[in-house]
Parts: sequence; C-alpha cells; structure tokens
Amino acid sequence: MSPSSRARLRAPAVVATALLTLLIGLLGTAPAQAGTGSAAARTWNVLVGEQSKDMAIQGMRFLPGEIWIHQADSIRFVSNSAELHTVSYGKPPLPPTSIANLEADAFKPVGGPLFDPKARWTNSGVIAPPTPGVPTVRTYQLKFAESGTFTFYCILHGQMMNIVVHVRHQGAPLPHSQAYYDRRAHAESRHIIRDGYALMHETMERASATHVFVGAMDDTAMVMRFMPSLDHIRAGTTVTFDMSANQGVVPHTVTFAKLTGPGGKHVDSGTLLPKAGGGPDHFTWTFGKAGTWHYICEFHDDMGMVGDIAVRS
Ligand SMILES: [Cu+2]
Repeated sequence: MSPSSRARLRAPAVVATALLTLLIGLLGTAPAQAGTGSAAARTWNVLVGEQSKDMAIQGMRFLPGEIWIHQADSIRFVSNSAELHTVSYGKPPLPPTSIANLEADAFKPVGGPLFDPKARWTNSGVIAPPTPGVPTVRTYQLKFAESGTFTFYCILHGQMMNIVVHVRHQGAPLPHSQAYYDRRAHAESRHIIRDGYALMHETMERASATHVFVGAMDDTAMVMRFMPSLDHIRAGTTVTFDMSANQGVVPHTVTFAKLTGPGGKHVDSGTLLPKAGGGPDHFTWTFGKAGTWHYICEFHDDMGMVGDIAVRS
C-alpha cells in the first residue's frame, strides 16, 4: 500500500476524531478522563466454549484462558458452542453436589454489569444458544473498576474451565492485543477439537456390540456421541450403555421413544452420571424384538447424540 492511499484511509478517522473533539468542546462536557492521556475504556472479547461443526466435540475452555486488561475496561463473553456454560466468580449459594443444585446456581444471574470482587458470588446465568427449558443469554458483559487478578470459572464444568483476568492500572502496559487473543483462540480451538476426535476414536476402539459408551470426556473435550451410534445385534442380546469414558461429571440419558418394556413403559435409563457424579453410571437392556430401535440422549440430542440398535431375529 502506498503512503498516499494509507493517508486516504486514515483521513475519515482523523476527521471523525476532530469532529468529536469539537463537539465535546462545544458542549463543554468533556469526560473526566479526557486530557489525562489515558486510553479510552475498551471492550475485550472472550469466547465461551467451542465445538466441532457437527457438534460431536465440545470444548470446555474460555478462549483466551488468560487476559490482561485495564481498569474501566469491559469483557464481553460470547457463546461459542451449543453446550451450556457460565461465567462465575466466588462461592455459589448452593453446594454444587447435585445436578439440581448446579442448575439452580447456574441458571440465576447474580451481580454485574459492574464486577464486584468483594461479592460472595457473581454469575452470568447460562451462556448458550436458545435451549428448551433453560434461560440463556448469548453474551455477558462485565466492567472491571478495580485492579487485581481474578479467576472466573464455569460452574457447570468446574474449576478446570476457567479464565484468569488481570486488571492493570490505566496507563500500565498490556502484553497482548485483541488480535493476538483471537489468533490464539483459533489455534487452541482447533487443537481441542483434534484432541476430542482422538478421544472419540480411542473410545470407539474399546466399544463392542454389547458395550456402548455413552459420551466421553477428558480434561478439555467432551464427545457428545453414543459409541458406536449404530449397533447390530441378535435378538436376546444384552447391551450395556456405559458412562465410564467420562472423566468429569456430565449427565446423559439412553431414551427409546418407540421401544417398550414390561408394562408398556418405554425404555429409558433416566439420568445417568459418571461414578464421580454419584451414578448410576450404566444402563443395561436385553433386546427381544427384532427391528431398528432409535434412541436419544434427552440432554444432547440437539447436538446429534442419537443412536440406533438394529436387532435381527
Ligand atoms: Cu448426553
């Protein structure tokens, strides 16, 4: 780009700044910070979660996971996956020892839009796309008036999904730009999704026709799939649906809409939880009738967590 075209591009911005200065001068109401040489307050973007295009892999990270900002700056947390997340700080009102408590804590926004580090509990509410039965927000903005270092986390995924926010005095140098964080976020997101698919393939290799894994999770990624999702068996075969590939606490179900058991009730595991979450961590069913039986996870079918059991007589 030639110097003259660069100057032309810059010209409108210069004009706009001059107009603004003139306007402030005319109104006589310059902001308190004007003239001190400090930069204007900025809003930084942080992505909440990440996912593969098919939604099979859900990442449990804030991107970036560490950020440096100035006093009076804000952070806008933006939903980046179908999975539910929160931005939380402090101690939740209810001990997060059950799914019901977790939901009660997560669903209720507390505090903000000005962050108060002395408050016992600050919570965004659930950051996610619109989800049936769950109050959600797409974005959540917090302004930081006090300097210090603050660690926020997602109450639904625990302390391992966290972001460290360094708030520096105005005028102090900041190590990175938004463009840097965006580049890092992109690279880290690709990395997490690659790891998630690797976890999926590993889990598939351990699965068999009589042993279906219900999701998988390590410390960065979740696999929202039944593995295998299409299972061929003979009538009379017992299949175990197993949660043990999930290292963290996540609920799933194995729910058949059209297959009925004794008493005409449809076959449903109810909420399954990994051992760490108190279980029950598996569900077994003996398939008598020939046919192809479709089933879903009631929590994650919108992410494609569905399967079929094909039974031959
Ligand atoms: Cu599920």
